[in-house]
Amino acid sequence: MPATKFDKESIKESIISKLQRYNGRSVKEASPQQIYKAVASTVRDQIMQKFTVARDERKATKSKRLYYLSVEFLMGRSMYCNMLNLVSTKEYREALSELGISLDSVLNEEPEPGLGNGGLGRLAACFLDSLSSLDLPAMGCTIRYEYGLFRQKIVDGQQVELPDSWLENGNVWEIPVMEDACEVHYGGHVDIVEQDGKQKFVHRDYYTVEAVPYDMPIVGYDTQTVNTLRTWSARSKKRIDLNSFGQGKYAQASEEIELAEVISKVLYPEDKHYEGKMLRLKQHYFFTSATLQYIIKDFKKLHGNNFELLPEKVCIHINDTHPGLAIPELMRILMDEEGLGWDEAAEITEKTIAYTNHTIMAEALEKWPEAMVRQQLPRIYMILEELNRRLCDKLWSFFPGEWERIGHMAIISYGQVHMANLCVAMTHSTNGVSQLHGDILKEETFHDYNLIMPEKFSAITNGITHRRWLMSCNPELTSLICDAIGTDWIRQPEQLSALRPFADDAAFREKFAQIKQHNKERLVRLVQNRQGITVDPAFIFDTQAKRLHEYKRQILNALHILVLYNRIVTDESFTMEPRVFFFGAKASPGYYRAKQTIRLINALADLIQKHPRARKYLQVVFLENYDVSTAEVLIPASEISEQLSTASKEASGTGNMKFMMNGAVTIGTMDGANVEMAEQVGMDNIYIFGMRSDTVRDMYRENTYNPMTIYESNDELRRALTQLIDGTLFPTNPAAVQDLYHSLLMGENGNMGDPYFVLKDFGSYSMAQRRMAADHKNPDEWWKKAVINTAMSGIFSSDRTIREYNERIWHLTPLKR
Ligand code: 26W
Repeated sequence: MPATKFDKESIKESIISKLQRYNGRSVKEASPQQIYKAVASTVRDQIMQKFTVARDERKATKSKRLYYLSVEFLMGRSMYCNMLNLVSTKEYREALSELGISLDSVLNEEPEPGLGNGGLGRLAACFLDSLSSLDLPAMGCTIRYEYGLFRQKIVDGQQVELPDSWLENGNVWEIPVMEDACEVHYGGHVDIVEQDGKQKFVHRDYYTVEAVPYDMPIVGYDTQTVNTLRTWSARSKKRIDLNSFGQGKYAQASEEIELAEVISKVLYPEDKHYEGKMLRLKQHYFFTSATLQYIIKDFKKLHGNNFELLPEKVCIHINDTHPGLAIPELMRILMDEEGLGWDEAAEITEKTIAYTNHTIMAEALEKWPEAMVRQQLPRIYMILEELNRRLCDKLWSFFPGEWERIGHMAIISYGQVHMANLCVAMTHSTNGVSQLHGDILKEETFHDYNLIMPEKFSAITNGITHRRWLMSCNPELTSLICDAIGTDWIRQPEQLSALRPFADDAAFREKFAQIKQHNKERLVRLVQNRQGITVDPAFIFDTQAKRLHEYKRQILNALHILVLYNRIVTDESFTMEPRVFFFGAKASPGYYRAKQTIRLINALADLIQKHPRARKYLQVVFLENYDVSTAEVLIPASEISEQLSTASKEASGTGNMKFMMNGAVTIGTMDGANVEMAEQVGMDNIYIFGMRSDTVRDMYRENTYNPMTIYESNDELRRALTQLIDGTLFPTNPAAVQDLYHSLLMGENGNMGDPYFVLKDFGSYSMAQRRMAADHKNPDEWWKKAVINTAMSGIFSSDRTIREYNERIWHLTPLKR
């Protein structure tokens, strides 16, 4: 079959014909959703042509394939990025315009798949884009949540959560693959039986959930490679049978169906705070088991039963510990289903699986109650027990008699299964997501493991796809860059550094600033339309957008704004360059202090708005429902990027890189990837403040920090803190954020007050803000900094990250172009 062309005329024809065939409508009569679907499925047709070629190529060459397992993939919308990667944006734009349709309005019809909380899930999505663009064979594997991360509404200044039913109108990009459906088993018990003189483990009386895969194509930029994101959906094996229906037992039958299907119903909205909920355990096992079964099935098709070859042909990467049950599951399949012995299975498993850690926050480390694992996954539990027994024997030889140390390193101890220990002990690679984070893993989190297996540890700094986070979201800047330095940087993003000399070119800076202004105007329109808030595009745009968490210290930003407000209202002669502070942040529904912080920010916005002189200089905007699509408008419009985490706590951060790439100047701590951003741009082009990571860690150890001494000595800060509870911010309910206030001053249960050093870093933050405000008054100097930030951001492309992973861990061969 000759490949169809996707020139302007064929695109038009395809859209018209699809509307005709599926909706019986002409372009003029069709609804926006119908038009969206017709356009999207035209794009999909174009992708599918490549898809079959790529699939055949992988099968023919029997290439090694990566399986990237992640409980979250925060994909964002697909249509525009797909057009971009097909190098067809011009054709689609023209075709649509000739049909009298605006591309932008079509793009806005696409529901955003929010199958992730934040950094970890968005990283997985960036990785898929880079893998395809670098022609590396890969499959992303996750859960097809019926409900993604909740939609956030702000009602009376407070967060309200609404369900995100993103699948309501169907998903154009996915294809069900019924032939790969499989069963996942829970509960029951394991019998040990003798067969041919060998012990066999037979799982009985389990209940079954069917896993049905849906594949989404992932196109690379200007390449033949199309990888897939496979999302698993849970289905009951039980169909409503007419018998039980007739006997009036249909309630019972449908209860059983619901029990199975609840597994892929909803994404857990907690990021960082981990709770040992049974449904979450079932979710994790559900998609890991289904994925592992598929991996082995595909491997056998290509390579037969030669499982020694597995590490050469397959790599399994687990994105944090959530898919860590891949370890015992692979062992189970190799031993119980394929008949391998323990040692062989263990060796293959270790060689095949690699692990990335994404946080050192103790409360995020995944632990499961031993009894729950035993009951829900009895065979997996047996394997974990045996792994633990052998591991502890080995640890004993390194640390004889050191029970506490061994308990700390064990897979099972103190009644819990420790997923991080399982992952470090049983995979061949553990890596951190920035250089600093990698060091902390070795020095602290996995200190003892690093003593006995140092070769396993490495750090590969995170990255972001410059296709979505520059080319797609900032097309004007993209053209300016191409006019200046050509297009090589698109394939070799480090070459963006060729832009650096243009920082000294006044005409270039002028254009750069103009583009920022256009992007600011675009954001102003969005804020006006969505929230009815008027913003003056002449203000400086200053943004902090990320999940709401105490360690990210949105409160530091808010207190500083309050101090600025006080300066304005108490001193008639005080002036400053007008600035609008944007916040975008969702709080986990059960995280009380995070929700109070949202309340505080909204109260601050009101307070300022009500003061006639303050509002000339200051504005606070809390952007509702911060998601990928909002980020794509917000980030290109921002001039200042706030990266305020307590040093050592943010493993990497990836938002920081997105702002940098779009020419925002960062004010931040020496944390995560900020450290490497500072290295790239130099200290003159970033505003670094606050305690360094080793000081923070010393302070935790010493446990002598007392925020009250700062409270007593810093008058401006004390006044702002007092305003949290004296009725200034909440006239009718002064106690609204009292708990937050107390957490900053007083410790509880033996813990110290202000555990994230907000007061401690406030002075330094405030000084950095002063320096920044002073520098901003000189436009030549400011825009020079901005250009340098974009120019030096190439190293933070996820293409660089993926190349490093591939060189050090995966060793995949690129498919032929
Ligand atoms: C079980 C609850 C839970 C859910 C998610 C615990 C932990 C997580 C993730 C590990 C949290 C996360 O998203 N971590 C972020 O990962 C990014 C990508 O590496 C980093 O850039 C961020 O610094 C890190 O916070």
